[in-house]
Amino acid sequence: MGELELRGFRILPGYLDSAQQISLVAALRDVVVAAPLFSPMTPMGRAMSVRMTSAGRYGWVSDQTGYRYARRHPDGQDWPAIPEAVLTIWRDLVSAARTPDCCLLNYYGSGARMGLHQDRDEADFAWPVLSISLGDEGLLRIGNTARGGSTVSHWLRSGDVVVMGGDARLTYHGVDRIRFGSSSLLKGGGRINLTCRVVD
Ligand SMILES: O=C(O)CCC(=O)C(=O)O
Ligand SMILES: [Mn+2]
Repeated sequence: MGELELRGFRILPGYLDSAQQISLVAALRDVVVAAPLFSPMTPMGRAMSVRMTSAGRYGWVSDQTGYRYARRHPDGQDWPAIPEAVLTIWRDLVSAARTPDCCLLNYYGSGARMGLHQDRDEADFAWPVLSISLGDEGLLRIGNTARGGSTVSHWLRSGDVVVMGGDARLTYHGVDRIRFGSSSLLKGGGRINLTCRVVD
């Protein structure tokens, strides 16, 4: 399976085979039991359409006071450990020198999307963000390092992995829509995206 590059994003289609996807989903089920999905509120006071949780030393949260990394789930408990299968992908594609501090889990149900944004709440942009897609296909839109300008779009499928680093670390990106029901990986459909980040 070929690898492709889109505006500095390194895209690895089908990086995970179907057996790997199934076992990763099983590990993520444990994460979601320990740290239930929640619907973050934007600082504007609107609920995001994506539901989220995290694993690792930090989780990403959002509420009226803004976006930030937090040591605990909104319910008060520590975040669960990042699954070993995720750390293996990180070691293989990013670095064995340091593990990510946060693995953010986004769940896109029918109609969920994510607007164009930069990932810029981390302290050191020398570390890439590693993204893993599972379940239904999602239409990734990639813009530029500054707001505005042209964009390109690419359908991410289950098992695809993207490394957002280097000159593209601060490139705007978002998910316009998912093809709900396009994959049978997740019972009930939907799309999971994991993003692993070094935070501090
Ligand atoms: O769902 C995706 O593919 C991207 C998610 C994302 O950009 C984020 O969580 O910051
Ligand atoms: Mn992002």
